[in-house]
Amino acid sequence: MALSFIHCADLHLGTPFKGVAGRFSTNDSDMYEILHAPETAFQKIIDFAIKKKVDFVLFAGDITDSVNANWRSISILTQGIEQLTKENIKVFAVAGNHDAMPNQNLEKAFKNATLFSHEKIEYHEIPGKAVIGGISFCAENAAKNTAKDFQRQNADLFHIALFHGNIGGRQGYDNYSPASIGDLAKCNMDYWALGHIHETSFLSEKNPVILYSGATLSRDVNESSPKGFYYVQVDDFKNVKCDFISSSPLIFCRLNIHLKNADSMTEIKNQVRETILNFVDSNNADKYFIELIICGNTALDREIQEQNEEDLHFIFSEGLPANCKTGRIKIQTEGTFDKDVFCRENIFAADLHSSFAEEKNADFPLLKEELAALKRNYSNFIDFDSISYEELTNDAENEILRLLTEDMS
Ligand SMILES: [Mn+2]
Repeated sequence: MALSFIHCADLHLGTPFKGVAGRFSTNDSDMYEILHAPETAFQKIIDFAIKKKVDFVLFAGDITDSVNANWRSISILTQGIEQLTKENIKVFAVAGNHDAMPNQNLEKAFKNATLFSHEKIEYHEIPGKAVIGGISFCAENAAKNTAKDFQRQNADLFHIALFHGNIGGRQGYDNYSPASIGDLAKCNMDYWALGHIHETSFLSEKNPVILYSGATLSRDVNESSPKGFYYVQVDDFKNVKCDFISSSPLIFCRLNIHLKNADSMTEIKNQVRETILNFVDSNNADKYFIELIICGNTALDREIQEQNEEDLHFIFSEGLPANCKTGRIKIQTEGTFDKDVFCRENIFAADLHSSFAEEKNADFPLLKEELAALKRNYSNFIDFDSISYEELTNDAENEILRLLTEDMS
């Protein structure tokens, strides 16, 4: 029964990359790469599938950016599907909210493959191996829980559900075809190939695997997490191995650079470069478009605010790899002052300082309580695990002391 397949979603072929040109000083060749990035990512999937000789490829919706996809996108899509079918690799797809059914373009592109209907859940069997169930998104069903109706067809074969929608009420995304993780778990499938959420995430690691493969490419600075698809291998005992394969040729990101003891231009430059290089190291794209927000305390606060953005580009680009382009640079730095001297002269500040010291010595009880409350609502947006209590407490104290000094001046 061993089998292998590709799970991808949210390719957004033909996406116009609105606003990108204004954020980055792009030349024609950059713009060419940006505009064709969705195709490049798509072709990486096709080439990978052929190289690995997978049994089939699953597209979990938002394949094109719009129902009225341009001719070029449709032509690229059609060619890719032809390449797969020529190699005897089967192709299954559902439409998402961007390319919702009814959709003649998708129907044409998938005419020699399987595009699931939006009317009811259908099942296709690959004899001896798998059953793939799916239902396409359509506006009419946008508010309905269609996912809960998937059903296992037989005991033996590996069962996959192909679906586009918001599972588990993910914040920050339209609540299309909503269902809970529990609804999915009850359907007795082996693998849920989901689309809609652009960050890759496992809602369940096994029995069943419930996975958002994430988008195949980064579209703007708010989509800076690694983008790609999954190569899934299933053994004779239905053990599932999911490997993430990155596919985005370029990454847009917005980096916060919190200056620390940066009291010379060289030191500021070094700290900016180090943050950028760390980001590049932890990703795997051909090109990076990076916005910078520079904050923190520096004695050069006034000077850096006075520089014009063009000059800062020049300064910060020096020594960066050629595949990193800086975009907008926002300066939000603050000046420095001598905390000890200030606390000696100001009773309120001294009091405040000892309260913060107490909080630190007691292992941050107040801060932990506050964060627990925030975590309930914001765990999708803030990486609470990476918060340093020490750093946050120091920042809070410095900020209050700074406001106090401003009041007095
Ligand atoms: Mn999408």
